[in-house]
Amino acid sequence: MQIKTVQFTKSVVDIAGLPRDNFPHIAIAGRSNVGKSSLINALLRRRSLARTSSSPGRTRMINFFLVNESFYLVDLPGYGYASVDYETRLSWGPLVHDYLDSSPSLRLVIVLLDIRRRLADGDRQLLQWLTVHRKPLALVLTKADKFKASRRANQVRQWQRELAAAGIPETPVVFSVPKKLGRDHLLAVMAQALEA
Ligand SMILES: Nc1nc2c(ncn2[C@@H]2O[C@H](COP(=O)(O)OP(=O)(O)O)[C@@H](O)[C@H]2O)c(=O)[nH]1
Ligand SMILES: [Mg+2]
Repeated sequence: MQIKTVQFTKSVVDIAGLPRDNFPHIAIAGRSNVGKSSLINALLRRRSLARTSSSPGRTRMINFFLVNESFYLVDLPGYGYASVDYETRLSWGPLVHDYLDSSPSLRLVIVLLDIRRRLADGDRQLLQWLTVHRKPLALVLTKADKFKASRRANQVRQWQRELAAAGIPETPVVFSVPKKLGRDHLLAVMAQALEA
């Protein structure tokens, strides 16, 4: 897939604000700080289209980017950020859930996992919910440059074992923004989901 045009369309705080046209959606989900905004910028080759920020307060909305005037790339709010207050944290889950539950145009949910970490409760809950509701799903291991190649391969195998044990037998795409790893592979996965 070639990225020809990208337009930021809108940010929404509740599902009443979702775009009303019929373009298919590909959503990007994952914990706060896992690298969602960086991955969107790398995929779309736009330096700071999706705001990359260490401040989680700015990322509580769902952001819609219309790509090639043919599908939406959807930047979902992160979950599980320990330093936000409890009420704020609770208020994120329902928006993501309502969106995933109610969007008939959803073609793929790309779940990001930090290659250095293990499966967190929020990841597990999201992946199980997606599996039970038969939502098409792709996995990405982010920040792969944090390991040298040999160590990286071990880490990928460990993730596959952990995911298989959790009932998610998907092979993750290994991604790194600075090393430019995974972009073509992930774009191909997206193109396939849009054709299906
Ligand atoms: N080394 C490295 N750092 C990354 C990568 N992707 C994201 N980051 C960093 O991780 C932090 C969080 O990234 P961000 O995209 O804002 O995460 P988000 O909260 O999921 O949107 C930022 O400091 C990014 O620069 C990557 O591939 N490699
Ligand atoms: Mg972000």
